[in-house]
Amino acid sequence: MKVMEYIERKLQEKKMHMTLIDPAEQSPKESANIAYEAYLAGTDAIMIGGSTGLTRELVDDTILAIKNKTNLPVIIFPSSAEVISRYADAIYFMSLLNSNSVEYLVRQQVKGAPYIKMLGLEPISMGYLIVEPGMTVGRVGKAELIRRDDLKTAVAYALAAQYFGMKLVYLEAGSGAPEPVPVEMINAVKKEIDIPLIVGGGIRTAEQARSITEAGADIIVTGTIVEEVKDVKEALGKIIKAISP
Ligand code: 1GP
Repeated sequence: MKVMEYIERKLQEKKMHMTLIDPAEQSPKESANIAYEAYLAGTDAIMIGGSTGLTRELVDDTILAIKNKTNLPVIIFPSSAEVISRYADAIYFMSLLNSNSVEYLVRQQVKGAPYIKMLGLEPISMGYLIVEPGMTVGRVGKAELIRRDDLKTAVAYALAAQYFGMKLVYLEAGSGAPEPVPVEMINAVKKEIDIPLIVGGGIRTAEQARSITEAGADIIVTGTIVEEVKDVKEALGKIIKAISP
């Protein structure tokens, strides 16, 4: 089954959780252990990405190690065309729509497209929107950040993503953000679009996860938490239970 089909089927039944693993933060073996714990906690997919310090070799080794330990779909969440791996199941073919740099809007995608074709990777088209504070990805991606109270702009970008034919919209506060994307913004965006909404950045508690999905997020992504806690299964278990009781 294609990964997008897997996502669509799951979303008919429940809200989804995806675990973001940054291969630059630990060894491939440790990344695989995190993925396994996340699988035990009930996560639905593993996303592989990070803004800095990634090489293709490290991404390849990390995905191979993860694939040895779980059958979960592995989706590349690319920061550039350099991190495309043949071992993944799919790649978010994403445009940072509120970037001021043509590099992140389309040029990296043009670099990566022939390689994706050659590897036979499944591209999943996604509009990626960075909301304040944006953190590292906001800086690296030269984003003109969407203000936290600017619901109109968030809705307009999300609609533009849908009208471009993108399959998903991702509202990102930035990895490690002190607060996630405001629930008012999630609610406003969800009301206007017909494609699934992903929300990530700064989600640390079960309460936050619940209010974000209640506001309309279809998929939530957590990353930092799996690097910070000792018991990944327990921490993610609480979050996952809160969104799909
Ligand atoms: C980053 O949205 C993801 O792209 C995850 O953010 O690391 O804050 O969970 P956290």
